[in-house]
Amino acid sequence: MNERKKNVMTNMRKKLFANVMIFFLIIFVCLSSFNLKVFASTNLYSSTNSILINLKSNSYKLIKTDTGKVKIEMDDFSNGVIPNKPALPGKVFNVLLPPLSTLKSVEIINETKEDLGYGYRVVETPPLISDSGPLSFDNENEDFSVVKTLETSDMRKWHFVRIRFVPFEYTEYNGHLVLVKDVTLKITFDKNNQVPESLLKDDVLDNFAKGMFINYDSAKELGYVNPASYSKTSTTGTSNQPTYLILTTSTIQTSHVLDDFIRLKSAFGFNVSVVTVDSNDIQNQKGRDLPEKIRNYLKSVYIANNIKYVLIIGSINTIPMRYCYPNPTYHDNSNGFDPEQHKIPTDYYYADLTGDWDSDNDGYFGEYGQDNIDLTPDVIVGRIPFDDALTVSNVLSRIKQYILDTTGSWKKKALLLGAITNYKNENSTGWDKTDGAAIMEAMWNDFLKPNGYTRTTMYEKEGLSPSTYTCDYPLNEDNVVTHWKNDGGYGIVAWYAHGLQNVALRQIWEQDKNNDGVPQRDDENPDINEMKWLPFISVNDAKNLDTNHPSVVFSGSCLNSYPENLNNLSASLLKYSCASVIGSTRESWGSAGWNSPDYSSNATIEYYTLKHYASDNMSLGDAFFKAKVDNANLPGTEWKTLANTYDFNLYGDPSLTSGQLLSPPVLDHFDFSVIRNQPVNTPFEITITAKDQYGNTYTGFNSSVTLSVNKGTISPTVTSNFVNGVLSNFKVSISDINPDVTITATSQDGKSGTSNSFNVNPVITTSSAGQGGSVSPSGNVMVDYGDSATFIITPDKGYKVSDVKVDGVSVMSNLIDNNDGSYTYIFNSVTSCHTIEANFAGNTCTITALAGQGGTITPSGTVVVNAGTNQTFTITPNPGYHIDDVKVDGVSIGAVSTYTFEDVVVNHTIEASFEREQIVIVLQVGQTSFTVNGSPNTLDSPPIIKNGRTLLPIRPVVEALGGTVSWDGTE
Ligand SMILES: [Ca+2]
Ligand SMILES: [Ca+2]
Ligand SMILES: [Ca+2]
Ligand SMILES: [Ca+2]
Repeated sequence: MNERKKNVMTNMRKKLFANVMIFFLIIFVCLSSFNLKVFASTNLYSSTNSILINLKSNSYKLIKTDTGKVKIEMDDFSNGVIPNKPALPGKVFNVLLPPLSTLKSVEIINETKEDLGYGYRVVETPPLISDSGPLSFDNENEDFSVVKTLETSDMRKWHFVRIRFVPFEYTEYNGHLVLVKDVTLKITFDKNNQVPESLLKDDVLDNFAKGMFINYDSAKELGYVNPASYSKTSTTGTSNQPTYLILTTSTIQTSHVLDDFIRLKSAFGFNVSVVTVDSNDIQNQKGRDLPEKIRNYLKSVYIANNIKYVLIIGSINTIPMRYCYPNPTYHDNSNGFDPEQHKIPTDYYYADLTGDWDSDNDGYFGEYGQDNIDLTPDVIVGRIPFDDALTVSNVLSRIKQYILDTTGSWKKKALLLGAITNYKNENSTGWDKTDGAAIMEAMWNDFLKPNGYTRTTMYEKEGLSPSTYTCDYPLNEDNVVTHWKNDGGYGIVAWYAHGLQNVALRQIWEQDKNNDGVPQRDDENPDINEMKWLPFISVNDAKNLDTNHPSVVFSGSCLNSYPENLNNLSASLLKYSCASVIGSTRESWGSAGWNSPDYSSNATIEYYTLKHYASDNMSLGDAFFKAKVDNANLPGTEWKTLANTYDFNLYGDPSLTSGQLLSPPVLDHFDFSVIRNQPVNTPFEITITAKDQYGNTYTGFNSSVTLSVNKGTISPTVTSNFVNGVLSNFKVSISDINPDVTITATSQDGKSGTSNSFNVNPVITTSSAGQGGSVSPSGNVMVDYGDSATFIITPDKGYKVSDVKVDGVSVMSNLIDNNDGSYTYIFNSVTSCHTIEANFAGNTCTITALAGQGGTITPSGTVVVNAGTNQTFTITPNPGYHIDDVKVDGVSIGAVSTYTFEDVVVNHTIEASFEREQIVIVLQVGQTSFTVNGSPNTLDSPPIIKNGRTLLPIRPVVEALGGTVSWDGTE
């Protein structure tokens, strides 16, 4: 590939079809089976440091192809051991070794061979291919050894070695073919005599072990102990139950959305525990980053705490997945590939706790051939990839709904969606057509139909090369959404298709533009491209599905679970409608022309997951991880197998089961609605709900319960009868003041439930005697137990605070003067009831009223006035006087005859002064008329001038001046 093309490809991958699946091709010919299933047997040496293992070949056929070459088909063996090399059958056997032993050697000590002669030309295993052509794959060091020791592996206590058996020897230059009918191996090891008993007793994944090891029957001789031989010494009856660990954030933990789910899991036999990523348990672990600390934590506790399931609740932003690099040469884009596609986020890192995921210590985890990862899980991991409590609560409710729904047969209905992911000889590659319908049909025939399932099928019916399988409806988005929504629910929805982060896609060979009979796909060049792409399910559809029957979904597509996009298709389905979704976080890898689970492929993981789930009575997580083990045990393992192992992740509950309830619902406990702090001796409402062992309302409870409190006395103590499991708005009161009070409801048969804790609080009763002011706050004031309480006593206008009594005792000396007439009183550490009473008195001012000589002021003297009222003064001069001036508080306001003080709030003075009148009498000599200040008047006799003097009659003059004249006859 030249540089330009590389860049073009890189850019192309960022576009719509950048992220479609890449395939490797395995030729397959369908043959009848001989059904001979015995592969191997085991004998033990008397020496306990080695064992003998006998590996047997199986029935086979040699089939001549059109080209004159020969295909070798062997029952239950896979083809395609090494890409680009002759396609010899192969199989990987897991050989159990003693616990914690060290493998020393694997020797062939006997072989039985049959010479098949010369001249065979065996077909080649197709190259590994992708959209951009065959990938270079360094298989120079691969060999066709009849026996190849792969690696040792650990699954909790189970320690084993994986051995590949290729039961043919083939010499290419002369076509010599030899069948190796069976081979006997001597496997030597050093035993470990320090195996902890806790490890030996561990039986959490024993269901995996069954059928996994060819020498499982010899486990006891190898040093494994049958767990059943241990007496269960637990007194609680729960210590041997597997633990369900929820790993989440403190936000989720403290939100209480986990409460019902924990009850549900407990009812299904788990010890449930919760750990948060910010806890010391995890933060104090060693590790380069948070994922490593989490994994080290899990490593430290999974055996001791009997942990089987780990449910991660949180997006990758809060609880990261581990980025892994299955192809160690794809750390960057130097190969023309988008490095993002080769940096695969996975939770498998938290499932395998025995491997060393960066044993070459270069910071790139999970590298094929360079890091000693271990393809067996030690705990079963699922994730609810959301951080907000409401979404998590909704998802947990739906999971619970799925588990507890025992109505109808919808859980045994399967919606099977098969798209075509590449056409035969697409781009002249010679690849077989890959029709998802073939995968759906295989699952249907092999385990769904035999286990009583029904199905609805939708396959590709458009284009020049539609699916040759018959189906119920053509595959398209309308049909998928309509039937998923309206058919009464599907327990399983499975598809195989191309995918992007938000859609699963159909690839349709729309037209043969150049009439060459070859399907041309060129996503960049529309003139050449003959393909059309259409979604058949997208994030927009997720809200429009059947939420009453939440499905278990297997998305056999690339990228649908892309975790950096929190609204990827899988997460959206989980968020809005489904119970659990398995999908791929990056490109996943398929084999072109897949039609058998014997080929390592994304389809193989899908096939085995649903097989184990539907027919092997396994939980979804067990089924899924077992399928990964199955897939990894197929020969031909290389980095793409690892990529598929990392790619597929479970969104949802790893312990999800489709089976029946363990027992019918019975009354299990009571739940209270949240009770807030309450005042003592004051009736308040409570609501109590009867719950069954699964956390659902137990509607069969219509009786009454006895109420009790941990502190104090509650009344009444017997409730009225529940209605359909609920007692609504029942009023109780509690007669003692205490913090942290709880109410417990107990049924006649001893089932109980306890409320949240709340305070029964003291009350401070306020009052004010008479009028004149107020106390704030007023009335009966509840004070939280032990808190302080502040009251402000404020007089009305014209009043003052005359006394304040607390519990009947004056506290005037303890008041805080606010300097505005109001006062503050503080109760400290209130733990009992109190009273506070305020008294007010009217307030007065004085006005000093003074009048000078020549008049009066009324009222006068010291005048007492109620504050806030008005007071009027009247100033009156004596005859012959007039008002000279009036001064209020020393300031002249002029010669007014009245003055009113308005809204008197302080003392005042008022002073009036007077002045004598001047009188002008005009007399004329000889005239009896005269004027007094201009007013005419009459004299008895006119003034006369006599002897040079002017004589006046005295009486009118004196009277004009305000006097009187009279005669005293005695003088
Ligand atoms: Ca590494
Ligand atoms: Ca490396
Ligand atoms: Ca492991
Ligand atoms: Ca063409």
